Amino acid sequence: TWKKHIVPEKNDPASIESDIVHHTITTLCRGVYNLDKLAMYQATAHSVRDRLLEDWNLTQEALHRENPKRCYYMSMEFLIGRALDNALHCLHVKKNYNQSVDNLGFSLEDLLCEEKDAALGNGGLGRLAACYMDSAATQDYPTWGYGLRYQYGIFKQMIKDGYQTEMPDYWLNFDNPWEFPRADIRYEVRFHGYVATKINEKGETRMTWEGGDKVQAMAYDVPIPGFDTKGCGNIRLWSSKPLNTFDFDSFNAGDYERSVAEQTAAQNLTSVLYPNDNHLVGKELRLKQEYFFVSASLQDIIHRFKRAKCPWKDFPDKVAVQMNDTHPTLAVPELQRILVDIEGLEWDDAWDIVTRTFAFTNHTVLPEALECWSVPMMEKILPRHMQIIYDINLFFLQKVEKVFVGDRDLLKRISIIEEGSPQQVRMAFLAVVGSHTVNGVAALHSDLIRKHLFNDFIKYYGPDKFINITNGITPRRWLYQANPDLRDLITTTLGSEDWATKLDLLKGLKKFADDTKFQSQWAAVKYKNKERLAFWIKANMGITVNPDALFDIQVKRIHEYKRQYMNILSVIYRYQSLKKMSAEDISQQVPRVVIFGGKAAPGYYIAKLVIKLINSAAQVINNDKSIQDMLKVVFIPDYNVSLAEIIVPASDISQHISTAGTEASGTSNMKFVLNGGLILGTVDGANIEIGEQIGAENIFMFGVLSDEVEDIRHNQKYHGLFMDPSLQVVIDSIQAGQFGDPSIFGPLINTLTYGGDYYLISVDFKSYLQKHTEVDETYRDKKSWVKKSIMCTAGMGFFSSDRAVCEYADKIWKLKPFKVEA
Ligand code: 26Q
Repeated sequence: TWKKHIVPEKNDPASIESDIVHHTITTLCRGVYNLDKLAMYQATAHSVRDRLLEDWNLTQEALHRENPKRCYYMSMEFLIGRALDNALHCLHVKKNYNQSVDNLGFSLEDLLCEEKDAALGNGGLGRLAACYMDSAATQDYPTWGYGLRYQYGIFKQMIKDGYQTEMPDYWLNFDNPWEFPRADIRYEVRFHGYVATKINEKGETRMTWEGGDKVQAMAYDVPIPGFDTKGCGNIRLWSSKPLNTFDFDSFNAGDYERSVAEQTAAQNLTSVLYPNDNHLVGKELRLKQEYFFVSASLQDIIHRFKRAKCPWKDFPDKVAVQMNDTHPTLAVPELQRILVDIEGLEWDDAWDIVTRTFAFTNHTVLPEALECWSVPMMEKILPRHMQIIYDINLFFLQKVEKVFVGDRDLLKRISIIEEGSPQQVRMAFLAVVGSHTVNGVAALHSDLIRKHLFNDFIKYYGPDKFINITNGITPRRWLYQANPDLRDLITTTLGSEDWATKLDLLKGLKKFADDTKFQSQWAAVKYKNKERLAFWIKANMGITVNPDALFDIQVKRIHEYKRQYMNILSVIYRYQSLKKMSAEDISQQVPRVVIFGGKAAPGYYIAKLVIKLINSAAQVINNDKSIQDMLKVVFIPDYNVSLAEIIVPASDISQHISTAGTEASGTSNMKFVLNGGLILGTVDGANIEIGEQIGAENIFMFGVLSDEVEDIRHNQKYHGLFMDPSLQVVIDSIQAGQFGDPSIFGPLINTLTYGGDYYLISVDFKSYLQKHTEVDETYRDKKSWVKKSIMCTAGMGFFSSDRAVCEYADKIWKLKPFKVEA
């Protein structure tokens, strides 16, 4: 009842207004005379946050009281984006806030843009984690996220002279209303040191990890509102702080500076997110981040478990841990260490607890993305964990040996330790051995990892340990919030908003797909969204694009396997085709705006050259009057979550054109189709299942199949490269200097020739061009296009992250919703 005094209860515009003013005066200590947009955003955010707190506290108190089984989603990345708009929708107070903010002389939509994105992730994997937290909260699953509170999120991209440059993303510059520092929740994390033996209370010999350096982890909680529920989820992020003890040895030796320097180093542990997507960098600091994250999270989980005084053997009945890729895999040896070294359990009992607790999601088959850590580095930083990993491996190999007697090749292949100099720890194998269930993220991907990466493990464990859970996206952010006009049209048509939490209801739109009035309403919404994007492009880049043109969009991290290069090469081909036409013929073409966006890892030279080529081509094409604006090329800088919310609703076509078998799932494909955009894609990842759900006639698919790729590569290697003649013409024009100094692009062009064209651009080029022609022809028939667009949205129910999270809860976590009553 004491909460009644502080929690705002009234959500009418006048009450909201006074709450905002209250925060302006108290929280911000400002008067109305010097209120700028940023301050107004902050005051508004604080007043919304007050309205979330009651739900957060109710949920956490109820969980504490009832102590149901919980799941912890461990992820080094959470790509959340902005929080204010999302919270307003979840609380159903946006309308009134609009009015209150208006009364105070500001525009709410303007204020929303003042918020900095929480960009603590690289791309798909981090955004997936954010969608899953939204769905877990919305469906009342007792699930917490654990992650790191990086001071710098993914870098800001700027384009200078066509090249990507990077700027730091210091997102915590101003106060962040969406986090709660928990100064009372701190744990110590050790690095380095040595292993000793000791005799414990029971008289048994145990190992102990001693000495070394210690760092402190402090918790910050980020509330995750659920939609239409009293329940509120949480992501707990760890920040490294210097230990509040002083190194008196250094101090006495007069080495004050060194002592302070060490404290600073400790703080820097969580400074920066590694900006590599689908690529391993074997940096010591990254390994330390991973252990720091795992150690703090497990200490916190165990602290909570111990409060209930359950026996250790019940741990897996109270705790499920999902590892988002291998990045948190050190949790496996860490829990084993805690149970054996500190809690005094026997190895086998401890190992049973460990393997009943953890599950592991694999997100990639790319060899360069598979985490491996050198044994010497691991030994130096985590000496006891290295011993435990050796033991885990030894016992595992002994069991395998018993089943496959004398199969030394198998043992070598399946070993957690890869031989070589230096030896390496294969984190994916450690994660498999330490988990009860392993899942891939789309049907094809799960098949591929069963067939290749984890094939030997299936021989030993059998097939049941390896399952598929196809990814999903939250319809709240990616339709309800990002596309208000489509949201309202759908709601009016279906008669309620229930689709936002039961996305299968969208299939109710199918019966309107041929309805002329509905079609024109649908088309009008798409047009408006294209205008909105065109306006953004004009305002921010000065480029004019025509909303009547076909908007063709590829936005995602820049990577060779995603083949943005193939896309820009086909754009150049289109440009050359236009150049060959008469003015009359040109005027008959379907106008196109080709939009690119995405960041390249700062050290990824070839990916950065692709960005340069796109911008060089854009320069020439956009300024060529002779093609009558039939083609425009735009590279949108600094693609991020909040830009995606503007871009995604505006596509006619979006491209998902990875070499077959390389994109584990893709999730932006789902976002575009949910918003009535058609896909031009390869037979890869979730594209396949999207096609199955919406119907083959509503998706443009091309290219070789994943099971052909290996043979083709083999053939090209031994019988010479295939060069598509159309592609050759395009390459020639680049080399002739049509798009600026050709020497710049030499290394890029080489990937297609001497480099062996590993991603099969030349092999797929012809069918890719053909599909582009088919897209143009289909687009001419506006009526049939709109119908396809409607059928796209209508068929997307399956790809809700609500469905995905339910599957995790049922098949892996054995977790039930825990409803908090008002
Ligand atoms: C590992 C070690 C050291 C430094 C960085 C990394 C690292 C970081 C990020 C390795 C991989 C990633 C990101 C991977 C990723 O985003 N994978 C994507 O996951 C999506 C969600 O499942 C899928 O849809 C995409 O297909 C997949 O590429």
